[in-house]
Amino acid sequence: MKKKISIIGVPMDLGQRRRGVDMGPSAIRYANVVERLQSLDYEVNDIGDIEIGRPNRFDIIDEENLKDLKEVVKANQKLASAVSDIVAMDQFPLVLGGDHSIAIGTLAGVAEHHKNLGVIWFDAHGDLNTGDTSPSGNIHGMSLAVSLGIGHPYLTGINGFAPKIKPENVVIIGARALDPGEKELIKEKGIKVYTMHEIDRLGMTKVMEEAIAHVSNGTDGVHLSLDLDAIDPHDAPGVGTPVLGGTSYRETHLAMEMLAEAGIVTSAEFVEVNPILDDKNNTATVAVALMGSLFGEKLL
Ligand code: 5AB
Ligand code: MN
Ligand code: MN
Ligand code: MN
Repeated sequence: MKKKISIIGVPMDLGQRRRGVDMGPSAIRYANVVERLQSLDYEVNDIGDIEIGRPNRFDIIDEENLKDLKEVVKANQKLASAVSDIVAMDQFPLVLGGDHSIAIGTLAGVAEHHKNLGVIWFDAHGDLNTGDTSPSGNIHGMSLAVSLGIGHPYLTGINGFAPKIKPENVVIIGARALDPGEKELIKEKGIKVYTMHEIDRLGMTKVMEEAIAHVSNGTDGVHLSLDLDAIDPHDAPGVGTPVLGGTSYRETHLAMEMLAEAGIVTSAEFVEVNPILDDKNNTATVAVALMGSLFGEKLL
């Protein structure tokens, strides 16, 4: 029997500086995510949004180069509990963002139940900064590092344990804008990265075959964290930090189709959709189409 899917929206925009990404969950619902998954014979339960605090802009404390740290921690703790409850009920958590700082809470909740979780991180970026290496102080650029137990203890300690995931269980796909500190961490931890160079060179089919083998090896579940900025801005323009030269619409679908065939994904999040920066809700529409492929939609 197919698992029931529980959708949680996280209207988070405090992990970065461009307003509007808090409307991501609404944009994705407007693009008919529930109907799309129901048409694939899933039982879908939309449990609504996690509440996000609205700090007084004059109170921002970022002396440690961690902007809106306290509100980001609070929201992610709430998200971790909600996600953990869904997994405990043996349902599939599908998290809608919101900026990518929410991966901290999603992974904290999932990792409570999966002690050896594989992670596929689609992104133009590494999200492997800390307060010490970040050029921006934006926590959405730190969420993968935090989940590996690297960063401020308020963040790494969410849900009461750290680390949530192990570097050998992670694969990053689509990277093309890595900061110096991130490159160092990738080497130090031996994290597997398929940059756009490898995707161009090997093709998405080979990349996904290898990535699937890598994250399924000895793991007890696989989380998909898909930052829409992995995709080329031509196909997904509504993101806060677009970078030229990403994966195409079809390549990204192929990746989702291969994940569906492999049947390994146990939780997922689609993040960084910013409809304010978008053209006719294109990016949310792309996100929902990708979810369709991830959950088994076929072309024929
Ligand atoms: B995203 C940058 N590396 O840390 C930083 O969109 C960008 O979640 C981070 O991948 C982008 O500020 C974070 C320059
Ligand atoms: Mn990104
Ligand atoms: Mn990201
Ligand atoms: Mn971004």
